[in-house]
Amino acid sequence: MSTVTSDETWMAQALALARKGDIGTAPNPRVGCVLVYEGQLMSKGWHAEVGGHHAEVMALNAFTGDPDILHRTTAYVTLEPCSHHGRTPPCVNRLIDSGIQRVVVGMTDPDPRVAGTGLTLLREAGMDVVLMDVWPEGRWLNRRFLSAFERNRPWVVLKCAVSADGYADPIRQPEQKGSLAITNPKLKALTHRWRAEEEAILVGAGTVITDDPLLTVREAQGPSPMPVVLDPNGRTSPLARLYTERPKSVVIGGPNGLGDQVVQISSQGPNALLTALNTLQDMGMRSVLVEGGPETIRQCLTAGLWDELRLAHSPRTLGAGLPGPELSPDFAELRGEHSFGEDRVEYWLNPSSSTWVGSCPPPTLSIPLPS
Ligand code: AOF
Ligand code: ZN
Repeated sequence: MSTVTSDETWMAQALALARKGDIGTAPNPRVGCVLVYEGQLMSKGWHAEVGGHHAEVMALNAFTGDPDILHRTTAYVTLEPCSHHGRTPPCVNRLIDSGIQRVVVGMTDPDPRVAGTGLTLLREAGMDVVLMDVWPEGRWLNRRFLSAFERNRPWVVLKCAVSADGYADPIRQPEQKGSLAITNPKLKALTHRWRAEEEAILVGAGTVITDDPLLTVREAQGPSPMPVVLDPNGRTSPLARLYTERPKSVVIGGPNGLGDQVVQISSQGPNALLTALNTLQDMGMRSVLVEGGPETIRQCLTAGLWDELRLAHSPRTLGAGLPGPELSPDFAELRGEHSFGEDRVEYWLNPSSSTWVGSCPPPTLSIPLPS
């Protein structure tokens, strides 16, 4: 087997480890690392939680072989090793001190605190550093992290459910409050997992008024995303559960006294949606799940301010209501679908996001299908 092939094979293993950091690493990237000596896997590591050890340190800590072989051991890291003192000390120092002589890196780190310095420092220490660079899966895996640095906005995931006759919400009587699910309860674990994967969750004022949602992660493992409410006309009540029961929330528009942070908007300035994305970017949040309602989803689609759309189709009919999003191949690519009980989820991607990120593997379910 040639060195190139085996480098790719080991990098694929490091990538698989990086994926283990799906939940709880944000706003940090997902990173995996393997240490390989003479074609043998010696140890592995991945970044498992923000504030915790980085992947390289985890792999070095897990190494139980003879330290004398480290100078003939290769470290495969999916992201350029960091060179800064952040929540943890620089990984480059740890790699240099270990005696390792060869490091294969999946892609450079766009964080300006690193941005090539990691590679330079390793090379200056005399190491053989290989940058695989054009490594599409790595970009997809860290699309949220990269979006913040390369596009100055969070990665935006839209979630919507529609009935067989195309409605996203039934007609409600004024006294009809609370969330009315169109899809079957089995889908809930998946959608709660989606919540845990993003740092913020955004809804329009209408959803707060009709559903009074909590937007927490209850049916899956992981942290609850921070709620963001678009309320340009100040329609939501200070008694909404998002404001009284969630410790932190951001309201775009609306009177003071709501949520934990209110960002005022003027009719001259950017609209509420753009302000929300700018606010999240300023707060260092790298992704947001938009959970509705249909009008907010439509706003995102019309403005082109979206990356993924996960559209759940229910076999139920509603007869009337608020229509779901209309999608055409001109502005949305269908990347795959999964059946989930009697419901079906379609995964759509914004073509401009697809071009920017450069790669989109077939969608995988993050939780097992019901048997
Ligand atoms: C690595 N290996 O496993 C990760 C890296 O706040 P800190 O100290 O955790 O630093 C976060 C930054 O470190 C993050 O923005 C990115 O530049 C880098 N992440 N680097 O060498 C890792 N997670
Ligand atoms: Zn590091």
